[in-house]
Amino acid sequence: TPTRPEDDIRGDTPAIDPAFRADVLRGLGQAAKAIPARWFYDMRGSQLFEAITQVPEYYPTRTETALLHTHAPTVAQTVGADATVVEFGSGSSIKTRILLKSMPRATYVPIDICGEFLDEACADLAALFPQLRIVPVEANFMNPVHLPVRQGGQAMLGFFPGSTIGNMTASAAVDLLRSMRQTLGPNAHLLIGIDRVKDPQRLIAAYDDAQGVTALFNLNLLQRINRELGGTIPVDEFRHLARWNEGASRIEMHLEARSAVRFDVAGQSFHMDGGETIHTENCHKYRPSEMRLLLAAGGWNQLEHWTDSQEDFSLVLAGA
Ligand code: AVJ
Repeated sequence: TPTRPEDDIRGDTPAIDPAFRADVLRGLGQAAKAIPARWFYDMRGSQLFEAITQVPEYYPTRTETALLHTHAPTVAQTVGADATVVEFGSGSSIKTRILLKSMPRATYVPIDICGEFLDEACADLAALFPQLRIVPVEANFMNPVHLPVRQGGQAMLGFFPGSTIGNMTASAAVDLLRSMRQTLGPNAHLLIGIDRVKDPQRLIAAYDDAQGVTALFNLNLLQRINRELGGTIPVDEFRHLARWNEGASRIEMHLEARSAVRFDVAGQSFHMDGGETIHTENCHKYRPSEMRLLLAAGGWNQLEHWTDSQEDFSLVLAGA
């Protein structure tokens, strides 16, 4: 096909994701501005999150990884080494490798909205575990998902690491736990990582690291809006904020306007006062008794609760 001049222009302009535009316009139009945290994860955002997991203050990843190393053999023994492992939001599947070391002949069903991530992660796992049967599913795991694997009596293990459940309000978390039960069917277990309530100073440090990686991660959302939605947000006029909301038992991330600002996004104009914020993420932290209740409300019975010596993070095995 002959090339036309407009092809070059299109090549530089990424196609607009209508769901991203809708969430951003709705979120910026509210009195209390807020944008859902899922939009952090473009290519650069995913790289920055990986970098966050390496900063000294961000304890969750390394603590959960150690817990998985210690307890994966027990999980495999409880659910059966040939179970079907269904991972909700698999991303790069790094933690999955630890679990699958104890279940190398399992069936692995990674569920992710991003097909690119899925293909890459599956290729890596296939090379590492030649006996693993891999059945990727491109879907939004927040809703019940139809699994293309036989469920009749087959042991199922849901895997939801990373304290991703903490991004949701308790009510959304309960909905998700219920839909996971539906996705997994009877004879199911769930292995879930949940971050714990601790000294607020340590929590704030984990979300406002000295190197400023989390600040870049948060601010990248504004750059993404400018790039993908034709925005004119003056990114330098914003600063990263992490605060502990005691009443809601959560870390909140915000982007605060240093001074009054005006900008456009997708053809609409917005104004913010100095000190006004865009709320970008909630990271709920739980106590053990609350975890048990949350799981019960979602239809899951806690079987095992493992934690590290500092009681920073919990790995919980539950049964349907
Ligand atoms: C990926 C949602 C588990 O809440 O700790 C890390 C995301 N945000 N630093 C978390 C995040 C800022 C992370 N989760």
